[in-house]
Amino acid sequence: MKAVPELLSSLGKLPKDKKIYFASDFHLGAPSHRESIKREKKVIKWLQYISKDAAAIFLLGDIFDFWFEYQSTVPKGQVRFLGTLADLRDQGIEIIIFKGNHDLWYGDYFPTEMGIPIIDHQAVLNVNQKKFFLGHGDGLGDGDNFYKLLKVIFTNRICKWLFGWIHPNIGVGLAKFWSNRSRKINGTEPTPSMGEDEALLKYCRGIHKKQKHDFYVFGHRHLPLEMDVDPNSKYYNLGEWVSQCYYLVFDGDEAKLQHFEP
Ligand SMILES: [Mn+2]
Repeated sequence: MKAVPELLSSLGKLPKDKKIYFASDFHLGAPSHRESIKREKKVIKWLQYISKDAAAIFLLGDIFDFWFEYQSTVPKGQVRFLGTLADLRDQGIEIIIFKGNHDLWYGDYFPTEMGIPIIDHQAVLNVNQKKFFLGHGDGLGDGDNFYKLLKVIFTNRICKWLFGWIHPNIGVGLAKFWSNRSRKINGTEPTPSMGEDEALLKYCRGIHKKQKHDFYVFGHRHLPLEMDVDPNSKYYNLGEWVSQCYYLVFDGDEAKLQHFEP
């Protein structure tokens, strides 16, 4: 497992009064342009609000409902969001994006254009003697075998390369159709908490047996959760921003799940 401290070399110790923020599952672009742009503006208000004391912002996947970088172009839309990320990054705030199951296909646009690294695996963050275990959360733990197989295909280099040769009008159209279809089949409401049987909680406990972390933070579940991995360690799920707008803030000592209301 690769650690990410090299991304945050300046953050081994969080400066006093600075914070680290985590959010996921904005699903920008879905379900329609109109609804997405409302959400995009809300996300931007949040980014501007936290920029006053953010040392780093971790976006843990499904930031876009679909993202694919062609060799010479990127998808239309979300221009305010991209501009805000670039602006915050230029102000010196570290921004780190994790791939989600909806936005698996980043290329070098974010690192080159904005200095934002893209992480495609679970990663550990060490800050102020606290250990975070971070990821999007898709395909982890037991079950979900069909998705695990799909992910192998979707992340295959040749498949990605071939998809890049499909005209964007068709390629992006297909991807949006696929995403809307899965939303229709699975619904937009997350399934209620399964308590101790939450798959990601079990996954965290498995990791925790081998190596201890203070905080486990994931998205994907679309349900804000705070659960004990053991009495000294927590699993947080960041929920989503289509209807809930939750985020996690770490003040150098404690982590707190908070609701954003502009
Ligand atoms: Mn999602």
